[in-house]
Amino acid sequence: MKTRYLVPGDYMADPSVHVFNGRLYIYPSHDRQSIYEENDNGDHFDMKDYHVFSTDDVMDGEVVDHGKVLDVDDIPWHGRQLWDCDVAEKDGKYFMYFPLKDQNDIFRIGVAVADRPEGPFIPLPDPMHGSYSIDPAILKDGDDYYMYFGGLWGGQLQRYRDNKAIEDPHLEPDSADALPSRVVRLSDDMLQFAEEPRPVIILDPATGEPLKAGDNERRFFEASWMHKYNGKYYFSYSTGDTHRLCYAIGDNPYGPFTYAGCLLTPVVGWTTHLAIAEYKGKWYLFYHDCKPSDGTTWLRSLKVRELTYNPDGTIVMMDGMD
Ligand code: FUB
Repeated sequence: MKTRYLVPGDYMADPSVHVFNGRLYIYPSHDRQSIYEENDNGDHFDMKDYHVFSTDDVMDGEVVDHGKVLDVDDIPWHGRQLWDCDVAEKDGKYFMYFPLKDQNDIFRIGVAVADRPEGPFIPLPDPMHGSYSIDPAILKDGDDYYMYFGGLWGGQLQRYRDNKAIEDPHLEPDSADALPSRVVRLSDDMLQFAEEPRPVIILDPATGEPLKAGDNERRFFEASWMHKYNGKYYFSYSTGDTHRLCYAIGDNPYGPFTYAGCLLTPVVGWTTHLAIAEYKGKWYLFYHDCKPSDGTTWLRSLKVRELTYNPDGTIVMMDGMD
């Protein structure tokens, strides 16, 4: 299996990928050495800016670094930790959605706007109303745009139930339904939620019941991504503490989705994260690992390989150690 490191000269992670104007654009997190020790809160992922990359030949062509497009110091409400972002285009404007802790150390989702896919992106003065947690990923479906978001542990999703902060942040017991990712339609101006976020329910194909919180090999943890293939909606994500990329298939953007399998076994490093995109007739998996940094989990490298489907629409499973 051929794989490619896309930015060998720097540490980039958490890819989001879209095709704009016939060219493929990559929006990663920009890893760096931090003063923080590694912990379950993810303090060691202390990123401060974003770069944008683009190419017209995924496996072999030049990958252009468009430079720094947004810096944490330019975001009026900033605290720390710029994590996984995504970008959507509407009516010739480009909207970047980014998770960032505010000055109370609470993750919110902000928006920054550009005239071109390669930025620079100008941030709005405030985060999106009602936003929380991390890892926004955008699906354009017809005229509508949907944001998928959320992440456990350092991603703070366990602080919320029914879109409200709770007094005693906690995970669910193993036998309860797993805490789900969220999906929300965006407003016409792309700057706010158009509705209350809804849970992304993943059903066990054997029982028809939602996956349980103790099902660590299959339940959602972080790194939501959504793509469409043959009219079906593929919701993919990381299982976090079991380090797998898994996916579930549904008939509409809100789900429910039926668990369909693991698509990438664990990589070198604690986190695993993905984007799936079609370009020039081929499908690709964009992800990261820590091989180039000898397993330093907060110094991740952006990677790509081709992705293929079985005749029944399931994704051919790939080995993360390749
Ligand atoms: O980059 C920080 C966090 O690590 C991301 O938000 C998660 O998805 C994980 O990749």
